[in-house]
Amino acid sequence: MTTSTSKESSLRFLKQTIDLAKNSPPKPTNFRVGCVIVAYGGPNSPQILSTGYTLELEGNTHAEQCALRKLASDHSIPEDDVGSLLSGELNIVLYTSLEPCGKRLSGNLACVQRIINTRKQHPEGGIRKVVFGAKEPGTFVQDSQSCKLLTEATIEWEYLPDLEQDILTVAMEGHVKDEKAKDTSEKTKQAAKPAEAGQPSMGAGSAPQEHASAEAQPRNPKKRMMEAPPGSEESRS
Ligand code: HJL
Ligand code: ZN
Repeated sequence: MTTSTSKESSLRFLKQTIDLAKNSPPKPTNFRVGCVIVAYGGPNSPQILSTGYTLELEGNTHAEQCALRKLASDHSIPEDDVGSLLSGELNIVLYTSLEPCGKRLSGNLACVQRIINTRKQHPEGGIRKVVFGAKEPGTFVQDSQSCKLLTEATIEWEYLPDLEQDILTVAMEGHVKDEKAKDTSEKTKQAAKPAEAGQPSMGAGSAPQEHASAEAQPRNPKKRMMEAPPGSEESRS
């Protein structure tokens, strides 16, 4: 049986994942992602059961991982048993701004596996469908296998690219190299462009200021506090 989600409703939840992702601290070592878990089968459907964003919870946590962990903790059950809450009738769809990870550089359990594990207790239930708005860029892991793994686990998935640009802009904030590359290409563009009549030149003169304001951004102390102690699963990077 396929889980029908209207495009209108899917885009609404994907927009919500972008808003959630904006709460995530910019970091060069991962993406800022948002996740919403929705029941399409309950009495007040569609109903949001849980939300999450990258690094919302303690440790090196992903958006999907946070949404699942929060759902489990809301019901005082272990994270591994979260699937027991998700019967087939609830018709659960997981929305994530970025395709679920299939592999993590840290070696932590990939979110695609966490999603597949929700079907342990209810082979007809758990997360039945995953909707995402952007493919994982090859920054950390190339050729993500997550969609293949979802298909093998008979979990439907849908890639809705309408909001992809916004999603990637939010996801990649804090990626230092990208910012520098963008800055350099902006400078090159501006240097090549003659100043327009009546307009102040935006050439090389403005660049040091941009640089200075980027440098002046304080490091987020919360980010450091959220790092798990050395040796724990979450701290591996
Ligand atoms: C998704 C997230 C998130 C990523 N992907 N779907 N949700 N951060 O919340 C994928 C990226 C991994 C890197 C580094 N990011 O995060 O591939 O350190 O962040 O385990 O592979 O791995 P760690
Ligand atoms: Zn993940």
